Amino acid sequence: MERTLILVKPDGVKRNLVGEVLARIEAKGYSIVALKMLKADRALLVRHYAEHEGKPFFEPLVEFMMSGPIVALVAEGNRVIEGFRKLAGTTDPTTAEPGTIRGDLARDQGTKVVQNIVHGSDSLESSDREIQIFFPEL
Ligand code: IDP
Ligand code: MG
Repeated sequence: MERTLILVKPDGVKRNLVGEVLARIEAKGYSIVALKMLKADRALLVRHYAEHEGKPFFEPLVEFMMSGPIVALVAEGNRVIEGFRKLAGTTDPTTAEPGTIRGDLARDQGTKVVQNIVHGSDSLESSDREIQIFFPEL
């Protein structure tokens, strides 16, 4: 069965939206198979966001992701990678479709990094790699 790595980012945790995000994942019909809250350190985030190293928003992104606790989870189901990316909406919350997590719950905060509540793996290759980073025991 396909799996994806989902993060509720520090903005989502601070705004008490963990339950809202989990509810949308479960209501869609995906199963949560692992879940934990953690404070990510720099090394873990540099690994997780390796593809973005060198981009102008990389440092702000790492700082933002270290700014408070996050919730990491693995969701499972047929086509869950694609399905959760649809639930999350596009990266920019201003233009993310209403009905999506980012479209409904986030907006432009005028920060160097886009704060958009959630992360979701974008491919099978990414989900394998990211699940290994956050849940090496799986
Ligand atoms: P995704 O989270 O929708 O997959 P990515 O392109 O993988 O988007 O970027 C990772 C994260 O970096 C985004 O969720 C967002 O928080 C931030 N980000 C991406 N592009 C930009 C940008 O152009 N400016 C500021 N922050 C960005
Ligand atoms: Mg991405």
